[in-house]
Amino acid sequence: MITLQRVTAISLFLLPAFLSLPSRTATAPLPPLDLFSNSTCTAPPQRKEWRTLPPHEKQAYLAAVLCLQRRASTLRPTLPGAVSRFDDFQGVHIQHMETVHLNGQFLPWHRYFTAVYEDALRVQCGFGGAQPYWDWTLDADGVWAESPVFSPIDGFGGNGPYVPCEDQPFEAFCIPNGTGGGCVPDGPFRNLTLHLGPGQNVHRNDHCLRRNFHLQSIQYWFSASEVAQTLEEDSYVRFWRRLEGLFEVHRIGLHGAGHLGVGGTLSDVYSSPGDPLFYLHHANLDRLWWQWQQLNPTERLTDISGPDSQGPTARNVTLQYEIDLGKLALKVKIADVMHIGRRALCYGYA
Ligand SMILES: *[C@@H]1O[C@H](CO)[C@@H](O)[C@H](O)[C@H]1NC(C)=O
Ligand SMILES: *[C@@H]1O[C@H](CO)[C@@H](O)[C@H](O)[C@H]1NC(C)=O
Ligand SMILES: *[C@@H]1O[C@H](CO)[C@@H](O)[C@H](O)[C@H]1NC(C)=O
Ligand SMILES: *[C@@H]1O[C@H](CO)[C@@H](O)[C@H](O)[C@H]1NC(C)=O
Ligand SMILES: [Cu+2]
Repeated sequence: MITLQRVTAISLFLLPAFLSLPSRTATAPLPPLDLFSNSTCTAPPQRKEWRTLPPHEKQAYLAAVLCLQRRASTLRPTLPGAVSRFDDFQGVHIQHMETVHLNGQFLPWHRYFTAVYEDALRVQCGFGGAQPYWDWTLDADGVWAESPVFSPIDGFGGNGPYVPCEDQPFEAFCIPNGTGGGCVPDGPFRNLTLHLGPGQNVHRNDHCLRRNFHLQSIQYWFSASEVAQTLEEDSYVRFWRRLEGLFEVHRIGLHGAGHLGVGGTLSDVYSSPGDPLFYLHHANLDRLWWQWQQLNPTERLTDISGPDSQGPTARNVTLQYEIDLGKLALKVKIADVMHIGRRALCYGYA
């Protein structure tokens, strides 16, 4: 992603300025979630595109996310600033960002992360549905801001008011030429208070959820032809590299375009899960990976590769490589997450 080095460099000097505030409530750490032991999957719930959900299912999902934002954090020992269970997920993404992006475990890691989030919505907040996804191609030709996902009534609220980068509190995290930049003004996450971030900060630092729509990324990247060409790649490495944006001429890709197209918190490479849309965006990427796998299941349900890190000592990941969500959930092998609709990954895509 184009902003990686810039954000990394800047957040390093911002960090010491953040003070850790006292905790509001004490919570004992939970043991890491064990999703896979003894799990069976008989009738996998279907993940659906946001706009196809009937209103009561949209409300149920939004209510479950708001609930997760009220549940107490259980990861305070390693995430001092976390207040809510929602923050725990954001914090784990912050801590693992550098080891799970721009490399082979990118798609498996985010598949597992999204499934653990979906499980938390169910187990901790009584959510009875499936994690929805957002097919952004449906919005690329129309008026982006009028997408049903940005609805203030039964969506995630819309763009922030225009605030130039130089007037934003975290200017370093602002991508120039956006159309917004301010706090989300409407919908269920209106003026939502985030506690972690921006960047790598895991100490208490209350600030609002921001959006900063960047329309220039959208029409090019979210075209039917870009999706079709991504699905035509013939190996996992090529598919993942195109999707995450690692080809020389494809530096943004479908993954980056979702983050940048919404902008604000979602374009912060570390803290992006502070925007609840993170999980709909990543569910859609997961859906594309699954579609790609299904085009040639014999080979692609075991096709995994790509470097495990950026340095010269990088090795290719294999099916035995362990996916690490820190204290959020037990480590699993990539082999455990290659096939959705089985065991703990009990979901499909409609
Ligand atoms: C899995 O099942 C075994 C045998 O029934 C049981 O001993 C074990 O506690 C179970 N583990 C979990 C995490 O439920
Ligand atoms: C941002 O806008 C300025 C002026 O309109 C333009 O010169 C520049 O190329 C734009 N940058 C990007 C990244 O689009
Ligand atoms: C947003 O939240 C901040 C801090 O809680 C508060 O000062 C501000 O008035 C709120 N703004 C709106 C528009 O609700
Ligand atoms: C990783 O796999 C690629 C093929 O996908 C191969 O060209 C490369 O040499 C491998 N790298 C290592 C360090 O094994
Ligand atoms: Cu990520």
